[in-house]
Amino acid sequence: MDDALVLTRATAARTTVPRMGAGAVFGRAGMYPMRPMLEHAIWPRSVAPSFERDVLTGLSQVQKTIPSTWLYDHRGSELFEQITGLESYYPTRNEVQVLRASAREIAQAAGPRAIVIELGSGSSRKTRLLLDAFDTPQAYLPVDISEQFLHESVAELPSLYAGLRVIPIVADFTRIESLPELTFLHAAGADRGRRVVFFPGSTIGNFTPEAAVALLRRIRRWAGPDALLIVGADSTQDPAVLIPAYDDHEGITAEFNLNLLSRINRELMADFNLDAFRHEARFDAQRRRVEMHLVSRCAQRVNVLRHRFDFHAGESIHTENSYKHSLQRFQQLAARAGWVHAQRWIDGQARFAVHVLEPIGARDKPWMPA
Ligand code: AVJ
Repeated sequence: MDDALVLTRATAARTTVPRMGAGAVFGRAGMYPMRPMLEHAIWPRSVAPSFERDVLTGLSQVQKTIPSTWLYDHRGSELFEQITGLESYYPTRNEVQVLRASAREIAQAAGPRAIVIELGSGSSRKTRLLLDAFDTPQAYLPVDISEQFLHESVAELPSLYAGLRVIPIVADFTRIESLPELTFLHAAGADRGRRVVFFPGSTIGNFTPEAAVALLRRIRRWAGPDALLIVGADSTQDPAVLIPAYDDHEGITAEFNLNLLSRINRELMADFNLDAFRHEARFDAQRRRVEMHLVSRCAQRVNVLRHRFDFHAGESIHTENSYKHSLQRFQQLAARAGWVHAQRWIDGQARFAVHVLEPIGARDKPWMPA
């Protein structure tokens, strides 16, 4: 049963996109572009070197901090998958409900032959709700930082969607300035479907408002004037709901957070004692964000590579922010980045919104390739 409801439809979704020569399927469904030359264009997007830098600089700050991107090694991605199935972790459940209820209308806005780009694709499970509803989508470009997890997750997609090109991109999506894969698709004869950027899961909440605006601006630049941007954003403000969601009884979120220390131990020759730290979730009502911390249970010294870091009892490493933007705040944030609402949906509990955005002014301009 679906009790998702439409809160607003700011403007009617555009349903037709001028295009040239439709229906030119240029290859069988396949995971990779056909020519090996293209693989080279995809694989050099390494992000490995900055883990060391981020950890060393982050642990040197007064408030020790490590960017949340690094939570997602293979084990971290698996643990996050487990979190999404927890009773107390409502965001995934509520977002899926909204996507189920809105997929048809989103598909109409996307039009036929869409090129779907997903940022932080993880298990790619929500994407299927869209791909199922879309009219013959022609390509799916999942972007994720966890290489092995990405490949495992998309392995079966080509067999499920005939004619769909699946092009996994291993990258930190915050660093994307352009997507050569899109140019390659066109060079390889892709027809002009709409570029649909799918950014679900409230991942946008991991960024400070300023960083979120910068990211949404950059997306607008590389996605082009014809893009459709679908963003899932959690707007829950009730600490009684938020805290159990980020500090579950089963301890999965604690394991997810502490896994970061195992990763540092393994990849950066460190000696964190996992028993000497505990997981903590805090809600900062003023900043409207949930914070995850790893709190030192005692005074201790930790070595990472050749560097030493001292902790006093109770001192923490800040490992994640999860901003909970109200609908209005999100709308303002998107507008600052040059995006305007086409549609907006919210679940029956009014917790989780799916925002469908278009570049400001795009509607008035004749469509042209980016
Ligand atoms: C995947 C970043 C959206 O912030 O809710 C879940 C990550 N952290 N539990 C979130 C997360 C702790 C999640 N995002």
